[in-house]
Amino acid sequence: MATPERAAPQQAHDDAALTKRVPILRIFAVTLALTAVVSVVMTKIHWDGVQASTAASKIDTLLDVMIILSSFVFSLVMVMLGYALWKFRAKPGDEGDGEPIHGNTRLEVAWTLIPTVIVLFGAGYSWWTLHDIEKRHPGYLNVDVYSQQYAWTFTYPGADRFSRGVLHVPVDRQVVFSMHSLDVIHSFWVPEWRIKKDNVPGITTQAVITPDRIGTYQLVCTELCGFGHSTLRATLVVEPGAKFRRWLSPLQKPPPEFTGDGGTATGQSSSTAAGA
Ligand SMILES: [Cu+2]
Repeated sequence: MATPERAAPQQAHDDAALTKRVPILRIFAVTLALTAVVSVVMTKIHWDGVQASTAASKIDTLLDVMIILSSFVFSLVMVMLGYALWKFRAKPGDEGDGEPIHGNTRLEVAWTLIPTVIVLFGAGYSWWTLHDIEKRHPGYLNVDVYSQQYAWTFTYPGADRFSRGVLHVPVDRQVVFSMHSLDVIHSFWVPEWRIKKDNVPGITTQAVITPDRIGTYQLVCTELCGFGHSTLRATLVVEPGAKFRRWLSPLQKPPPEFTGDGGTATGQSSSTAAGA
């Protein structure tokens, strides 16, 4: 049994022995090569379809950077695992115990520091990107989104109109969606816009999106919200401003459960949620 006085020299001995036995430079080179292969394949895939908002290219760049960093960590783990399986496997007939290894300070410092730096960089870059795409432009359109089991309802406060299951927005105009859940947590997601936001009972969350591509898309719920979760969808139409106004004008006033508070008076939304 190692006494505390003997632990330090033993540790240094283990460090030196491991460094001598493991060809670190070659492992690093193979890791970089595998990172390149995985990154090229993963970043070539169009995960979320066409880019249909001004935020899409910024989010795709962010996603690519994260994919490359994740590919590096994945490759490092796979190469080290492969090397260990090949190099340290038991020879046929070897029934002996493994070497008594107590740890490796340099390795432990490295595998703590490298992920910490990667995660802090990812957090900073994500924060900067979100801050950039959530800047409000003058003249934005406010749309209130009400989610429930299992329907999406949209109210257009300025015009005092509502629509269920179909969302229309004008192209090239910033839209601020103020989201309210009437029962459980749902999540608002249009893949082509890249933005996803949870709808949480009792609070109002907001998503800021500038659609820049005319077309018809699907709004889907991405939070498992009950048996009908997969049916919680709505048709999204992005169209020129004049066409949008023509669609808006014949719509009905919202029924009382949809307050149409303009996304600013959260108290109204909260009472709606509490009463549901
Ligand atoms: Cu859902």
